[in-house]
Amino acid sequence: MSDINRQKIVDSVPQKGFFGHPKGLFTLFFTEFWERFSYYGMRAILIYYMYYEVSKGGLGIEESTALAIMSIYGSLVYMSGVIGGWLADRVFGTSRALFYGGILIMIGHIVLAVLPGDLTMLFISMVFIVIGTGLLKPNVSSVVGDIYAPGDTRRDAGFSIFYMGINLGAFISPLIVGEVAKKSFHLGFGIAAVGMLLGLIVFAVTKKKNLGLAGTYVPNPLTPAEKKKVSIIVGISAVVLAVILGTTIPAGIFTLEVFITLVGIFGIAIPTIYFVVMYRSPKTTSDERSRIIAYIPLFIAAVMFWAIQEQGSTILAAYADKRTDLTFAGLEISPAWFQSLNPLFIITLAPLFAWMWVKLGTRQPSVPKKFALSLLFAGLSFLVILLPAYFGGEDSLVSPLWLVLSYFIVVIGELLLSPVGLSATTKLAPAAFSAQTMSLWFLASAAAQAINAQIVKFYSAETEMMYFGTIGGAAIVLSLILFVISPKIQEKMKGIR
Ligand code: C3H
Repeated sequence: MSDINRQKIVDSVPQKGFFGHPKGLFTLFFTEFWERFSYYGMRAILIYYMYYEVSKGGLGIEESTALAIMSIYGSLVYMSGVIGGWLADRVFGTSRALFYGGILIMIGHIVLAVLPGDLTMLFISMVFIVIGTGLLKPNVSSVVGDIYAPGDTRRDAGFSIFYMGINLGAFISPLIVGEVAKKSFHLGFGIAAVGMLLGLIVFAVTKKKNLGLAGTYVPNPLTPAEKKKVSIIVGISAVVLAVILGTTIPAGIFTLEVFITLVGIFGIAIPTIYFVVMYRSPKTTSDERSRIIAYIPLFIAAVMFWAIQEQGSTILAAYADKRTDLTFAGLEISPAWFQSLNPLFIITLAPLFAWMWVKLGTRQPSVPKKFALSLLFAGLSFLVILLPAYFGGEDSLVSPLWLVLSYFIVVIGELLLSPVGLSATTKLAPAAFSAQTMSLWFLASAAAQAINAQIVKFYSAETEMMYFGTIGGAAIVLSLILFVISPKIQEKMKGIR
């Protein structure tokens, strides 16, 4: 986008009106709040919906398969952002892309809410939500960037407010959806659909007044020749895919196992291709090449971190249900409520971290050191949760406080990595690839969950200590390695801090 267009967009957005920020932030905050409300509300009950017996309203899927499905689902949701970003850049513009995405997400939840519960419906719903989130999630984040002038000092704070919106939605929804799902899972999914509908209404009603021209441009539209080429490629690919799936599924060749493996391969291959393309591009300068090399260990650390953090909604969700004493201080706890702990801690601790970085100024740890510390906390969060089994065996119910402690420790890691990583990604990105860096960052989470889909099958009541110990230990070893090589990484960052 040219600077003139960028300025025109900023001028069209009322620059005050939401906590001293552009009015458009109100629209984006609440759109993303409701989208995350629906996504995390659905995920808070989905794992139980899958493995609960049919008599309890579930699908009766084996627990390890359900855990793997949760992980590939999470992986695909972030992977599809690559397509969502491309469609916004070249076909729809961000505003239309995110609106269409919201509609698809809502349909996905409606499928689970009103149609009879079986595995086919679950997969149909997943297709809608994966494509819908790919269209909505990266684009709503990038419009946040569009409403600030390039040198506007409020931008970082704007992203923090936006991150609070995400976590407010993620905090409230498991409490509401989890409670409703006690009566019926379908009703729970219905609440998620209503949440997305509210997000769409907020967006449609307020966008003109609050967002002005932001998101209305197609930055790099397809030429008629490119359109033709893309239509042919998409058409041929759809036919080939339909033939392959139509023959291999009934023949029992394309199984869930194969699909999980394929997602695993894509999860690693796509970011690798991104790195190679950026590194080899003639548009990348030699300093930028050095920064790409510096970014690789940070990316690997992020993958390890998200692999542990995301198990909070899979393995630890199953732990909450099966291993935890769900009566506490006379209160009957729903296992889904544990999903609200992470966002609750984020909302309360984020301002503290923001204050701490300002206070420490130039004395604060470098980006690689913050990443190393983050891995240390992630590893500790898993080591803590192996202690109840160590002290009390693997088959007695444990105090919910163990889970609270584990979620608390991982959040310290999240605050050391997630906001820092977002900003480091944009700073380390080669100029020619700046638009795609948001997708690259989300790919760390996609890769993590693709790897999780492979490893969650090793978790069972008998292997619990070994499982948490190995993964937690691996994170701590990686943390130490990163700490040792962090001065080298810093050097390769060529002046970026
Ligand atoms: O969703 C995002 O864009 C980024 N993720 C977050 O901000 C997380 N803190 C959300 S917490 C979690 C993934 C969902 C809670 O309902 C739970 C992890 C255990």
